[in-house]
Amino acid sequence: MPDLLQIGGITDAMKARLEAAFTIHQLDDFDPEKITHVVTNGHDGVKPELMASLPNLQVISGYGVGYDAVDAPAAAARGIKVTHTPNVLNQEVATSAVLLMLAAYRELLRDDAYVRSGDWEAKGGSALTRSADNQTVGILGLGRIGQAIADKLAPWNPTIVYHTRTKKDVPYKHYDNLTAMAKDCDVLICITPGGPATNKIVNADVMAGLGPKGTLINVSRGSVVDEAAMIDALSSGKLGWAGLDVFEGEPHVPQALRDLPNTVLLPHVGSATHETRAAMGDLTVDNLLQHLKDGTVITAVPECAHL
Ligand code: A2R
Repeated sequence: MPDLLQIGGITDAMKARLEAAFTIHQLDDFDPEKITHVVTNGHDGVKPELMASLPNLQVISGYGVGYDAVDAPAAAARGIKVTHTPNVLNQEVATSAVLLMLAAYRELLRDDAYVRSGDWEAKGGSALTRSADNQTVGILGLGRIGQAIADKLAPWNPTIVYHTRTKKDVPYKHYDNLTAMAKDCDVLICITPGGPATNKIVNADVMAGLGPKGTLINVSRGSVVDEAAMIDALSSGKLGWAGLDVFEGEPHVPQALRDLPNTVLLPHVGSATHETRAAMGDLTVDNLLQHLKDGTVITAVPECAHL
C-alpha cells in the first residue's frame, strides 16, 4: 500500500477509509522517501521545509477550502497536486456569518447573560438593540461562500455590495476600493482567502470607514484583519461591533478582545457541524482515493488545476 503522511487530526470515518488504501504515518514516524500522499487541514497545511523533504510527494489533500498554509505555487512547480474541499461547506460558513451578524445586531450574548444573571427579574427589561433588517452589507470576497452569504441574508432585505479584485457577473454594486465600500456599509463581512494578497487588508482606514455604528464580521482568516487596529477601533468606539470566527494567532485570542462587550467570538467553527465536516472529510478522502485509481483528483486548487 502507498504511504500517506497524516498532518493534524482526521475523523474516524476518514481514518477507516484511508486505512483500507494507505499505510498511514504520523509526523513522528515516517520515511520521507516513501511518502507519496499527504492529508492535512487548512490550519496546519504543510510547512515548506517538510514539503521540500518529500521527494516523491504527488498529492496534498486538504480538509477545508482555505489552503493558505500550503505553498500551492511551489507544489504546482514540482507537479504536486494540492486539493481542498470547496462548495460542500458554503452553506454552513454562510450560516455562521449570518449568525454572527444577527448576534451582534441583536446583542444576543448580552441579553442571554441578562436572563442568566437574574438581572431581568431584578432590574426589568433589557436595553434596546438594533434591527438587522434593511442594512447595506458589504461582502469582501464574493466567491462561492460570499454568494451563499448574500443569498442567506435575503429575508433581512439587505442591499448587497462587494469588493473583489475582478468584477463579477452579479446584480450587486462592485467597489474597486475597500475603504470606499466600508464607508457606504452598515456591516462588512470578510470571506476572502487568507495569504499574502489579503494580509491585513481590513486595516484601520477600512474600520474607520465602517464607523461607530458599523459591524465587522470575519469568517475568512484572522490574517485578513489588522487585529491590533481592530482592538483599538472597538475599544475607542471608532468601530461599533465585531463578530469573529477567526483570529490572527488562533487559538490564542488577545485578552483585550475577550474583554470587549461589543464582540461575539467563536472558536473557528464556521464549517464545524457533524453534517458539513462529514462531507468535507469524504471529499478529502475521495481526492486521495481517486488519485490512487487513475492519477487524477476531483477538486484541485486553482494553482494546480492544470496538472
Ligand atoms: O478577487 P477575485 O476577483 O479573485 O475574487 C475572489 C476574492 N478575492 C479577493 N478579493 C479582494 N482582494 C483580494 N486580494 C482577493 N483575493 C481573492 O475572494 C473571490 O470572489 C473570493 C474567493 O472566493 P472563492 O475562491 O470561491 O472561495 P470560497 O470558496 O468562497 O472560500 C473563501 C475563503 C477560503 O479561502 C477560506 O479562507 C475561508 O473562505 O473559509
